[in-house]
Amino acid sequence: MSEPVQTPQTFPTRIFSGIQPSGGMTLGNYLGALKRFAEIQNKGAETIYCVVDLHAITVWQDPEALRRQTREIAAAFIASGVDPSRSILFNQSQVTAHAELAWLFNCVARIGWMYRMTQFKDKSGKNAENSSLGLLAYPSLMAADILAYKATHVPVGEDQKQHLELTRDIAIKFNHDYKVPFFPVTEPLIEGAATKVMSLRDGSKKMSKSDPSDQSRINLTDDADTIAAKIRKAKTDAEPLPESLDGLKDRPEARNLVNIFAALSGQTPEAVVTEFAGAQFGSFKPRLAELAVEKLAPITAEMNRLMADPGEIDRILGDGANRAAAIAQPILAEAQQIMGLIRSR
Ligand code: AQP
Repeated sequence: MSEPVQTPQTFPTRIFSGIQPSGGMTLGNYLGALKRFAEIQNKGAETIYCVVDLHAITVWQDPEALRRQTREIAAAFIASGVDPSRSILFNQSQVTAHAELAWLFNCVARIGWMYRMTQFKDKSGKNAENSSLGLLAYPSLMAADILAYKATHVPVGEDQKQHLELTRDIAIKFNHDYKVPFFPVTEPLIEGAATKVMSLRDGSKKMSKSDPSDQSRINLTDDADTIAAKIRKAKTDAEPLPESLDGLKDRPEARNLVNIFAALSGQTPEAVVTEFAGAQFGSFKPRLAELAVEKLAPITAEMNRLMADPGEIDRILGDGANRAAAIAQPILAEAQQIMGLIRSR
């Protein structure tokens, strides 16, 4: 890997992040990403958010389901507080600069870097040779998503940290190979009580929209009864909640529920443990279910309202794509010229 370069961080602050339409949205996606996307927008930062449909097709997607999920995720962004007039919101495939810059990065990045990615190892399983080439090159496209806007900061959950490091490596190598401080070395923003929400069935696995078990996750489309039932059945242990967070060190399922409570209520996990010290899960879980329903029900209702008008969602995505392309195309053109590709029109 190349030496860290002398890329001065003189780039104006710009936020980019994306979510794959590879299934319905989970509480993990909401707490680790969506909720924070809206908070960052509300602080006045320049924010660009994307439904990354080209990433979703690295594993086979039913075309009709993909269209529905893309609109559903756009609706989830808006229902969570992302305002398409203040943030740019679009789907990735409508801005061709992402795929074009990804090709340039495929020629900068090294194959070995891709094989080291834990997400590739997890998703390709025992039969890596049979997975799509796109799945292996996924981080290169992710780097293009971010660097097509020269984004300086990317809010993500803990699980995306390794991919973000690879984006930094690609920017550094490009700048080094072409001797120009062209791309910023992007910083991840991994903050809050719920940077890694775990499965409700197994505290060692993250909550994921593609987990085969629906009981492992709370979906943003779940109704109140379903949310309450899933929390009631969530795996825990027989001990009461401890006096301090230290007491949750070897209790991943219990720690997960405390983190979820903290993130939903806007408290620290320490404050939650102090409030519930000595309580049994039999009394903590109903309180958590009540809180989850209170916070998620308005989002679900707004998503349903938006989903009733798919034409309007498509219009918002198209408008966002035009605004995104206006930023990305000149950056792509400059990267092509730096690499020696002729642009004569
Ligand atoms: N469990 C989680 N806790 C906190 N943050 C999470 N994120 C995902 N799961 C959790 C964050 O959500 C954003 C969007 O993720 P993604 O859709 O691009 O892909 P992912 O990280 O691979 O999410 P999933 O739900 O696990 O999707 P599948 O099952 O398709 O792989 C990211 O910021 C991510 O960190």
